[in-house]
Amino acid sequence: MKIDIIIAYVQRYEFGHERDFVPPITGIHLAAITPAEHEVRVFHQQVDKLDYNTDADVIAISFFSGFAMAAYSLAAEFRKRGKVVVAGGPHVTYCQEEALNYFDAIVTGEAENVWPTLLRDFELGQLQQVYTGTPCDMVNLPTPRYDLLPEKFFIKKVLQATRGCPFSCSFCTVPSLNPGFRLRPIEDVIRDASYDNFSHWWQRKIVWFWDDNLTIRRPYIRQLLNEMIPLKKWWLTQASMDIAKDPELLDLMKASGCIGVFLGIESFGVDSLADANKRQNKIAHYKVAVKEIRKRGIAVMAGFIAGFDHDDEKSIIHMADQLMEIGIDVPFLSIMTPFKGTPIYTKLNQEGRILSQRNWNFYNGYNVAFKPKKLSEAQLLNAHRELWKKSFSPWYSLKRILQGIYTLRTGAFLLSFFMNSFYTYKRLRSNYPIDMSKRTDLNNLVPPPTKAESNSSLLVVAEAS
Ligand code: B12
Ligand code: SF4
Repeated sequence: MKIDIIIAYVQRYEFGHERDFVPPITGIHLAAITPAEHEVRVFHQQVDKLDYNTDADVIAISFFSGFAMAAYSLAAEFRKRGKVVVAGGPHVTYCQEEALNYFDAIVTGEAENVWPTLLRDFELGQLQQVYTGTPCDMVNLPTPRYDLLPEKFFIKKVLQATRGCPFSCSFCTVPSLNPGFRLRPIEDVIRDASYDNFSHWWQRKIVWFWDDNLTIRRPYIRQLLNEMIPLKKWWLTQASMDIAKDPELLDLMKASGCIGVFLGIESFGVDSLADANKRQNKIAHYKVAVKEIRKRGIAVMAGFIAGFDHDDEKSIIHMADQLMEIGIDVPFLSIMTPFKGTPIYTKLNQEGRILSQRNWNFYNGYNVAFKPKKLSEAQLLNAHRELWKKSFSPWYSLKRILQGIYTLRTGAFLLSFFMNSFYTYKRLRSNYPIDMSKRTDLNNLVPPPTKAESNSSLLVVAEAS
């Protein structure tokens, strides 16, 4: 049987990306866990031209909420051509009834235990509508199909060692999407990190862990990093700020080739941190924490969110200066988004603050999908855009690059240089995050549901621009 796996995408910047750095792991992982008798192709809508007249028997689509409009539109196109279309991923997991309007079958949660069953049922002509995935034990997972990645992605070796996170931040679906904290056997991770069949040296050298929170289980991470030392790789991951209080771990991270850590700092406001339920972050500790990590030559990437109930225009824009003060190398700036499956969604929904007339395009991390407390929707969007523009102004980016010259190790410096230049280039050519209320072309993507009446108010096409 032939299967086309598609990772759906809706552009998030006015003119799209100038360069596509790192691919999702989802498509190449799904391809790897597909029983060997099937023929699989993987397409990333972000970079690939899609083949609507494919001879595939099954089209399998994966997407985040922010890309649901594209996914539904693709499903409609393929079904028009008589294809069977199935889907999975975080959006489908939390919006099952809505998704069933567009797909022949869906997989909720993790797919490892049900994907082969779905394919077998299809072959037998017994496809069910919903396959409920259960948390997988992470044992014997195959190497992702790196060979199926398009050349356009700069870095290719993405992998996962763990799933889940013990924290419960109010805006995050991870605790319910990937419950518990599960670990892959270290020899499997080392096998994948050692995969070197890539054309370019940097693709062989760089290992990017797409884990939720890699460093949580200390005995595990210590053993993993000790075994990574001989590989002589450069690696990056997400982690919690508590690593900064563990000098031994930081030394080991350095020794094993860590070049970048992404920290979810989220906010500089005590009350906003409480809104985020980010108990593990202590504002007074930020500067020291960043310094401790950078002391090892490791670049600190950090995520910041605008739009918590205690945020106002001033506090949001001020983050551009605050993140410089604490020495962040590469900032990632989002707008608070109430994803289903999160405590923040439940709260805002109860308070009647979800903007039901705003469609899923507004869930791309750069738009406002709820009624903020201290601001209007437009004020929150504008404050975020000011924060974004100020943070990626040539002067601030240059300062961040310069601060790395003598302090960061080579790979970390290159990371800071490329990422800051990439965003500043966007800034200079006014390639800003898209204001979805102004993009009818993107908002009119989805035709009406094909199977049944849609029961989701969130599918109403966006407000007129
Ligand atoms: C790695 C990661 C990223 C990476 C890579 C992005 C990417 N496109 O893959 C980066 C850092 C770039 C990123 C960015 C963003 N991310 Co992110 N990210 C993750 C993270 C930590 C891991 C995802 C992952 O790779 N898991 C490993 C793979 C193997 O698992 P998986 O994708 O879940 O797929 C499994 C199942 O879902 C299922 N499945 C998935 N698809 C399909 C399809 C079919 C047909 C089938 C059968 C099964 C199936 O099978 C797989 C195996 O079990 C998750 C958290 C999480 N635990 O999911 C957040 C997460 C997916 N991200 C999220 C968000 C919101 C974003 C951003 C919008 C954030 C922002 N403000 O900008 C951006 C979007 C950028 C973009 N261009 O895509 C949300 C999505 C919530 C939602 N409801 O949509 C999550 C869940 C975190 C959260 N806040 O709750 N992210
Ligand atoms: S620490 Fe990160 S992964 Fe864990 S719950 Fe919070 S935001 Fe989600």
